[in-house]
Amino acid sequence: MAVYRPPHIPSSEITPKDVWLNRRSILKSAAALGATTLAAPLAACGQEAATGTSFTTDEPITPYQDVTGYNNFYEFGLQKTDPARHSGDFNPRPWTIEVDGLVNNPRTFDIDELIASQMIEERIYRMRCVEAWSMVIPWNGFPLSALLNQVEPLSSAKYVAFETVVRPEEMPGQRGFFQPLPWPYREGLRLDEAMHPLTILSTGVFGETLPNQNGAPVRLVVPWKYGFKGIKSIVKITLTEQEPPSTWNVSAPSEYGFYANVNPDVPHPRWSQATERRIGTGGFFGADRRETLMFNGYADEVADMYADMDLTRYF
Ligand SMILES: Nc1nc2c(c(=O)[nH]1)N[C@H]1C(S)=C(S)[C@@H](COP(=O)(O)O)O[C@H]1N2
Ligand SMILES: [Mo]
Repeated sequence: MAVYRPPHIPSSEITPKDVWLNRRSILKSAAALGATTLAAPLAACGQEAATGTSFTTDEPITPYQDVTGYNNFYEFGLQKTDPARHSGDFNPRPWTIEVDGLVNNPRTFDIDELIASQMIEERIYRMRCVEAWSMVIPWNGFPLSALLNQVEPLSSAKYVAFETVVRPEEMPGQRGFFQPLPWPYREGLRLDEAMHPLTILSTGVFGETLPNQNGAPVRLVVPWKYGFKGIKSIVKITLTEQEPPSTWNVSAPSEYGFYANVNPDVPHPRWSQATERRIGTGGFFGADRRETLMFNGYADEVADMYADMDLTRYF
């Protein structure tokens, strides 16, 4: 279900949320009538390495209000409702991403040109926060590999480092005496993880331009890892030889590893990771608690990358 986004027209004008929801119910009834399934257009995107079904799921999509109203984005405050309430002054246009380091062809990408040059796809992914809650989110975006291929990584490049913008004038969580984290927020992936077809740069949700609280204008999405790997509002990407620092790992290395693969068998030192609370499906009477799956349910696609590793040590 590739949604091509033409240049210079915000996606919000093409697929507003209500149209998106309507389109989904049409697709559902089409499927019920025995029409071609969603897997066909996904396979046509040429992503043979992952199955069509890992790019989507039949699980109920988390309500829009939760996806855009229950967020972690400490640059805008520590409470889950802070990012939606306090990101109104953040201006994600114009925006560039600088890509440098161990590459043949270092480049600065303008976000709108980048979006216009990519096939924007929809990926419905299960997302698992390290705090043991989860959502199912319909992302719009493109594979990170498409961007990395353009800069041509050198053979010495082994890791990819990411940085979030620092803008205290627009980000209230970066002002004031108490600073919960050192800025900029940083994250990193091993190069094979970064090139994996499941790894995307997201520029939208529900067919809309990415809301500020979700990491406008562009954020990382790695569905088999804990949510904190999904760095928001990216301004810089650097290819490196050494494992780069990642914010939570540096802040509390005994609690948050560099890999942060979802793993029900490796507890966080202060809580179990065996189960999760699915946001928005608890109904009137409370929480929907379910078992957490190895690699967040993406083991068939990603387990090979960690075959030789002790996941208790490299958590
Ligand atoms: N720059 C930045 N990126 C961030 C965070 C943050 O505080 N700052 N929080 C992370 C955490 S802990 C999670 S769970 C996800 C949440 O993404 P969502 O709000 O779009 O669901 O963003 C991640 N990316
Ligand atoms: Mo998280």
